[in-house]
Amino acid sequence: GIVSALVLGILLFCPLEVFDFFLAKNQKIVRVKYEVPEFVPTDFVARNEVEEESFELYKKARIVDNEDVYDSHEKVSWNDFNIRKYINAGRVTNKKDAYKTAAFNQLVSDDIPMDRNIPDTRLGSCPSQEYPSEGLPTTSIIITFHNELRSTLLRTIVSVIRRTPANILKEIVLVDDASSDPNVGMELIKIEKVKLIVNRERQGLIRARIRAAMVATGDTLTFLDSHVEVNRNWIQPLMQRIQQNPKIVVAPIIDVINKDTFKYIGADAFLTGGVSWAMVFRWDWLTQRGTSTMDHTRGLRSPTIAGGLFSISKAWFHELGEYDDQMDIWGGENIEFSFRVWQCGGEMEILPCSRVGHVFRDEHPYDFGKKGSNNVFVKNNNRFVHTWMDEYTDFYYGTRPNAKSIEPGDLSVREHFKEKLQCKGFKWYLENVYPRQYVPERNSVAWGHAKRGEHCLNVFPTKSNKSGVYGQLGAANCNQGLNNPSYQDMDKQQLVLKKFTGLFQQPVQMKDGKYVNKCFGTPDTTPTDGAKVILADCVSNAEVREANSHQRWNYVGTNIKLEDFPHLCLDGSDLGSFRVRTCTGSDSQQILWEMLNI
Ligand code: LR7
Ligand code: MN
Repeated sequence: GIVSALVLGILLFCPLEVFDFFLAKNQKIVRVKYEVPEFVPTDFVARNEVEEESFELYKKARIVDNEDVYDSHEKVSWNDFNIRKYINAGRVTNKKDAYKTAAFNQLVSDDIPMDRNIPDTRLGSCPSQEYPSEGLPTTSIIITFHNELRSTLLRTIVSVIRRTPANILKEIVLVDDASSDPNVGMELIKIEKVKLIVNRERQGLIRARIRAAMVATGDTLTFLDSHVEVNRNWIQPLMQRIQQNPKIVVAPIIDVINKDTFKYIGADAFLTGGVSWAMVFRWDWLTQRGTSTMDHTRGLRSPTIAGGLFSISKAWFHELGEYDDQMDIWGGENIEFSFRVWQCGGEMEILPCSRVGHVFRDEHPYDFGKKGSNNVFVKNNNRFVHTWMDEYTDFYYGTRPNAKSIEPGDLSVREHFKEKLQCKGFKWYLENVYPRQYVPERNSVAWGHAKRGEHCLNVFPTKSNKSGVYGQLGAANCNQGLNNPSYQDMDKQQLVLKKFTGLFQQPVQMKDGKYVNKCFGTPDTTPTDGAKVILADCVSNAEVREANSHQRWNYVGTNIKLEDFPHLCLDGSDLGSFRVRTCTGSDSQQILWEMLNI
């Protein structure tokens, strides 16, 4: 209401002075000058109290109180900073505690120099690229952290300072997201270019990043996780690309820092970001993978980004509506951001000449509060699924039926941006940005797994000379199924579709990357007992009904029979090679479906 508008007005327009005061340990702090930019969507019209409340939360998440921003009068260059003292203050002594704080090996990390050399993992002509020393946009590096290790955090900062040209590196904005030891962040403000925002209450990485963006002053924002090491000339390709196209979001190739040994390993250069229908990020392999034939200086159009490491123009980030401030802790914001960028007129690329190593870990070392991690991810996901996916939400809920029970909350502020930016629909995204995504057909009775006993029906690809034949039907150990984030790459041999038309199909990825449904059937149009069941091109029955008699099935209880040859049942006596055999009702003919209906 009026009061909050006044408060905001005061925050907006009061001339900000620079205050000095002393913090514990006599560290001299300067509160930075902070001006709330005019990106808040003043044209938002709330239609009811719930929407009004959402808008208030939206604004609140974007206001950074001066008292929460720290900088120091006594700046030193990173190598004059007392590294040993800083690291020693948080050491662990026994193996048992090594993984406690961060789920990676602290004993090893603490002893690795902050300025260690890492291998130059760039390929092709990347290492010989020359970048202009002037004229590129400046960037604010944004690093949020919650209970990060001192050594990994400092190594991130030192690598950034050492490997980023000074005229590009405007500042490093740290956000301490309510870590249990406030000194981990506070001690770092002595280092050149480092500023610190302290979240008095845990906000999660999404709101923490929004806060940092509000304070950042660079032409661009570059987000990093708090346990990375940037590689040689990493920033120039990113800045160059944004200079060419201010609406592009660019990410480096994410190299791997081993969580046990901290060895730096170059990552595959032929991956782009994708997403499963469960809305879990995955890597998709490029179909062309020749190191020598590929021009690594070119960006790879990427349907999504992993989320932790990317650059964007500051103006575009705000215009897009930053992040959804109603997403908590961790998860989903990267997919949401990807959909929004593409659907609202931007682009995304991975630039293979830019490399940044990240410590990958298997679990979250931090807690997610009362609701638990799963509820947090699902709510975050549900929010953007509803905002961006139109009728394709069916596929998400089909894959994650339990997600339906969690309310996404009010989405009016997100819808506001969607309308204002005249964003395109999800169908457009699928067709133009992510054509390789397998879109289940709505005329399927169901899709999912079919099982013979403990085993899952599985197609064994055949190198058949006969064109139009893709494999032999059999059964194998079940993959993790559709809950596997990368099922499309690992599980596609086990995905089966059941059609109203009686067809029994599996999608096959063709040379252009797109999926085409192929049909299970016998090789011969007049099958006999013992004929193999293969996956082959579907025969159309538009003219003659008998044309696809060998591919049309009837589902009778737990048996699958050929509709026109009802004495022949799908039979899995031989796991490696299913056949049609006289129906006997034996176990080998029992096929159970584990399916996800849509
Ligand atoms: O409450 C929190 N507050 C925080 O500030 C929880 C976390 N954080 C910080 C944390 O200290 C870290 O610096 O946020 C950063 C990311 O958290 P991680 O390292 O636990 O996340 P991750 O590496 O497992 O997760 C990836 O997906 C996330 C989804 O929300 C974010 O987008 C991460 O930035 C992202 N990381 C990467 O993309 C690095 C490459 C991983 C891959 C693939
Ligand atoms: Mn991380």
